[in-house]
Amino acid sequence: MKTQNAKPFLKWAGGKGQLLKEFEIRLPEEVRKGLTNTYVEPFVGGGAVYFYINNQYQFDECHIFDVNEELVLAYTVVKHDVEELIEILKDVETTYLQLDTEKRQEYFYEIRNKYNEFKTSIQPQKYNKAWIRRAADLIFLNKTCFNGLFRVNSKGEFNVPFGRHKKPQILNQEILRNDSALLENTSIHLGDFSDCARYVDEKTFVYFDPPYRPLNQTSSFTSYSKDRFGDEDQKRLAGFFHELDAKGAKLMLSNSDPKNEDPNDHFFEDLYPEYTIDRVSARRAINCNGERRGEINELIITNYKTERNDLSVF
Ligand SMILES: C[S@+](CC[C@H](N)C(=O)[O-])C[C@H]1O[C@@H](n2cnc3c(N)ncnc32)[C@H](O)[C@@H]1O
Repeated sequence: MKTQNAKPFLKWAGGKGQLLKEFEIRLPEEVRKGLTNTYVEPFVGGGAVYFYINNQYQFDECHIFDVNEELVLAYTVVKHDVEELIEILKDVETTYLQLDTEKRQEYFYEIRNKYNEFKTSIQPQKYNKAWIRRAADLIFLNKTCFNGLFRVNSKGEFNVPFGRHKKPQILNQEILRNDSALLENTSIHLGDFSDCARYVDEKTFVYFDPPYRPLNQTSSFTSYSKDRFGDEDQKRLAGFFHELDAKGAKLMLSNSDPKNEDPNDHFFEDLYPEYTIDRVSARRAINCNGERRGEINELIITNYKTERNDLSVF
């Protein structure tokens, strides 16, 4: 094991930290034996699985993808300019923690306004030092906003309100440095999940964590970007899963289980009929303000047999 502390540097909707054990016992033998060269994660989000797997196992290269420009920008900064990022966050944290609640709130909205105002001046394809300040602002907003999430309105503006945390940890130097070191073998891509095909061959392990198929209308609040991920996208993803399976890659995918709501909903069984589908229990937000949490099942779909197959009951 390389480090104890390689974890997401952002809180992200649907973070998979709590399911790592379930993923670990279902990893393909090839990953455990070091026979896979490449790890690919097409919907990286906060990266709980990416950081865990890249820390725990040996890969020559990793490729992470997301359509969220701000997220990709932040990963790029953590990879290339972590020390400058830490310096900015040190200042921000010191300043913020000295303020009373009212002044903190003013500071928060000042940063949020500036963040939204300068959105258009960032070119997501061209790395630029201005990204470092922007990544710091994103981390600050993520750690101090209500519920610690990333959410944008229809204009693409970050719109989560101020959160009244007493002593938020804005900077965790150890996590940022460990993450930066892990990102060294990793290419960070802004793009649709299907763009990852070119990096996948029979020596690749791919983990897919697409946006959830909403449990019900109100839970579709987890909109990470302006673009929603509807049933058509889930079907397109299933077609892509078949395509990568034909290349001989090892594949794992998770999603929410529609049977939580409707036992007769066979959406994923219909999309992945020839693959292994396990059900595991998870806790997650089940209403739109994220406060009501409940035990629900999640699906783990693999294109190989897992040790746990015989334990699952369908
Ligand atoms: C890791 S999170 C999913 C977590 C969890 N399954 C949920 O829905 O809460 C999904 C990530 O996919 C990204 N995403 C959405 N559509 C995408 C697409 N077409 N291609 C690649 N990434 C996409 C989002 O920006 C988000 O960061």
